[in-house]
Amino acid sequence: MTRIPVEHPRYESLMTRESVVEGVQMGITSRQGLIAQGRGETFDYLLGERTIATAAYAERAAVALLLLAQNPIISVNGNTAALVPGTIVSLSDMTGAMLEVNLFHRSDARIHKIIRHLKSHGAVNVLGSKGNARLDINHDRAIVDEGGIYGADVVLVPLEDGDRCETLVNMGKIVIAIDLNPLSRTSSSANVSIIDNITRAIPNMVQFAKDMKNNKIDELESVVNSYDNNKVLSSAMYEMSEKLKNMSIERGIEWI
Ligand code: PTJ
Repeated sequence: MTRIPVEHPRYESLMTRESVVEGVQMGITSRQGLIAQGRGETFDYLLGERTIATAAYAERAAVALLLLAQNPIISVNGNTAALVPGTIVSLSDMTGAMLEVNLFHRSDARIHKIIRHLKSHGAVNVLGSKGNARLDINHDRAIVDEGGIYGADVVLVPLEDGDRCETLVNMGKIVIAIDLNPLSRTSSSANVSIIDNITRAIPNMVQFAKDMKNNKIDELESVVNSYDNNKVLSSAMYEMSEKLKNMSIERGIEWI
């Protein structure tokens, strides 16, 4: 791993990159995952690399949905496994949602490596190796476990592609996405779109789960019923456009 000095102004972002690179070296993250991370970084830069208020609002509603669900599932891909292995296991423990490995660039070897990686971070049972059911899409993300994503009522899909998100919504499932791009097909088709970096979103969700796990059902339902996903998407775009405007002014570019 490249040594990054703690005082480097881009320390956190550079360390996150190192985690994805390490994921590739360990064989859990796809090489395409490096490109996906770079795309995410661009949107994160425009957000100011922080959890905006409406992202926290979406994260709280997402946790309420996971706590209310009968059969909640957290889908894990190669980037998620590299970036947040410990906290995704904690979120699963706190909410009762099972972890299922589901890959776009699927190989049995990578599925098993990710399962082992999650277990080394404390997971007891990880789904995804059976692949005994299929969603109606024509790529490998279609391959799921019958007792997992296929039968789930609520699914958390971090860094997802639009096809599967839309398919899961069309199957009547409640879909929670984590995606820094508010204009992606995933963000616009999910029921709850968390526009935040997964490295901040999952720890925030663990904290919300700690705070809410003893809440009564009607309290959780009221969080869900008052939730407005359009507000989340439009405010992320507003924050990005404000950031662009303010940075342009700071750099002496006239905003006309
Ligand atoms: O491990 P696999 O084989 O399942 O592949 C995983 C990737 C991520 C490579 C695959 O799903 C993929 O190609 O995804 P896309 O289509 O590039 O979409 C990823 C989305 O996640 C993009 O909209 C990115 O902006 C966003 N994104 C990238 N990094 C982050 C992110 N969102 C939140 N946090 C991030 N760190």
